[in-house]
Amino acid sequence: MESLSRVTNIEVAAILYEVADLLEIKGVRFKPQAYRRAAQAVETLPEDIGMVAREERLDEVPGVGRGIAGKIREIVETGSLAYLTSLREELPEGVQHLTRLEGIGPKKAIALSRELGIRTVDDLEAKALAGRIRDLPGFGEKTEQNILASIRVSRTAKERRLLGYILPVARDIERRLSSLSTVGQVSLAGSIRRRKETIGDVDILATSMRPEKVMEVFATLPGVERVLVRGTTKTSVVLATGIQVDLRVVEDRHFGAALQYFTGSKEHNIALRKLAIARNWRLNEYGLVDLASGRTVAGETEAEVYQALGLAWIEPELREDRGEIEAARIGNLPDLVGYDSIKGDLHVHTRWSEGAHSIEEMAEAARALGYEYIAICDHAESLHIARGLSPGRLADQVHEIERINRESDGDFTILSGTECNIGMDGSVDLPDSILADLDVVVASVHSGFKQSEGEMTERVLTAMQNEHVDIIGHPTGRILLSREPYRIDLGAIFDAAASLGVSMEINAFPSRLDLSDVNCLSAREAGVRFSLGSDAHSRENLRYMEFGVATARRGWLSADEIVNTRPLPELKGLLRS
Ligand code: DGT
Ligand code: CA
Ligand code: CA
Ligand code: ZN
Repeated sequence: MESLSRVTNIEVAAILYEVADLLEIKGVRFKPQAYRRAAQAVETLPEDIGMVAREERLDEVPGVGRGIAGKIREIVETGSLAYLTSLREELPEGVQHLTRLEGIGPKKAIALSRELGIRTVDDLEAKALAGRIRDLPGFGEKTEQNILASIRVSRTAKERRLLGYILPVARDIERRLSSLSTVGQVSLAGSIRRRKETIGDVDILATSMRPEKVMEVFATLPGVERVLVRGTTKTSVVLATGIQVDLRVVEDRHFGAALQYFTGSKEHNIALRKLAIARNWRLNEYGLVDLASGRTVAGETEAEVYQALGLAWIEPELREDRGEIEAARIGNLPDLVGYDSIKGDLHVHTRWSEGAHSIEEMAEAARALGYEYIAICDHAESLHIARGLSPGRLADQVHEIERINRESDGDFTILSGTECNIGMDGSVDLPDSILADLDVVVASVHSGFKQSEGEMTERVLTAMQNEHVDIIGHPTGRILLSREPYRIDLGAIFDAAASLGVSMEINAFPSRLDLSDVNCLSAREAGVRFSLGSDAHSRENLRYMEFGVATARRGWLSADEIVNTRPLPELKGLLRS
């Protein structure tokens, strides 16, 4: 095995994120964004950052300037960062824990820490419950309630991780195990195989004639911090990043049944077991057994388990007991969109607004992924935090795109576009005359999340009435593990979308996945068209598309329900005016 640094990409990113948080709390301008951009680049880098640092290639990592490169080298070499230690000392202890809560900015965090000596979220909760927050200047009873609500959200957040950040880690472990000569078959199982949006722990299944050897390697993989359970059939470890990974080793003759069982979901398994019981069979992780004769009916492959129960094999993404078993029984499973079905990305940012790369760089990377087109959708002017484009700058950008398209060989097209902002009254922040000249108009809500359901619904419906709006971006505004969706009547939105021909975005950014799988299911019922966008802020982020496809698949979508599975001429026909 190649030698690897003990510090993983996610750990390096965590340090950079904390630096960004602390700089922001101190009120430093620009630097926090730089650290955050670097953190994101490291987090999503397909290579080991330690290796990149040792090979002196940090300058190739996008968003990593010379200053931050030096910091990364220090982290890789020493496992920590002196700069972070000194930042921690400058600020009241614990403020960075408090600012992680939605609705608590630096000022509030410092006040809570200074005035009430609050250092931890637990302490904050106790003081809020005791009614001690409301009397602080600038707080009040409503703030106290909001703080308690944010704490509840963050509590559920602690245990689960984003699929987008865990899947690369899980795949890496899967790869290392499958390279062992003592290992036969290997597969991810559990929620990560079902591509659920958040992951509790990673489950891996393998076959081997030498289980103790496999467990030995597994328990000492780089990044393993603690071994929770060590056995020959199951070993559980915790990685330094806090992620638990369970490895089960089974015999080849049980692999299919075990894979089926440990893929879940639990609800899907319960429904499946009912079918077995009805035939006087028993289904468990060893196989499907006829109780009358003791004969094993199936077990070696998953497909034969399903087949014996009278079902077509069911894609893991569908295994949530949402009607898939009945559909498999009557041969009515959806023809799910494939991971390779996407012909272009309809939501990417560039350096013109808050992205890290130029239009050409994004286009080049998109072409390398096999796409036929890409839509450049930088923010418009009213989104100051994202350095949104004025109408004049946008016109310049459109000319630049035309020039690049003219000079390229024509088998790849850059579409001009915008992600405009839906104002409180439903207006969008670009004039119709400009929108009319763009190929793709995404419109999204970025502020005023506290509106009533009626107001928010009206607001988005108003934006959809604008004939230039093609796509509603991240339609519920949720941020996984941190911000609840805003209140909105999605039924009304989906009906309007279907009749107006507005597409609903499935934003593929790992922390969004918005629409969610469940929302996709109901939008599909309403006859809505979907658009997949990575919301990439850098070249590397284009790969997030995979998680959007996973969400679409979990929402039972087929390729023909998604506009950007179409070649360009057809796509143009599906966009409005
Ligand atoms: P997670 O880890 O919370 O993201 O979700 P899962 O689905 O990976 O759940 P996990 O890791 O607890 O268990 C992996 C699979 O094992 C689960 O999807 C189904 C199966 N399983 C676990 N416990 C039970 C159980 O009590 N009954 C049944 N039928 N299956 C179970
Ligand atoms: Ca799991
Ligand atoms: Ca597990
Ligand atoms: Zn947005």
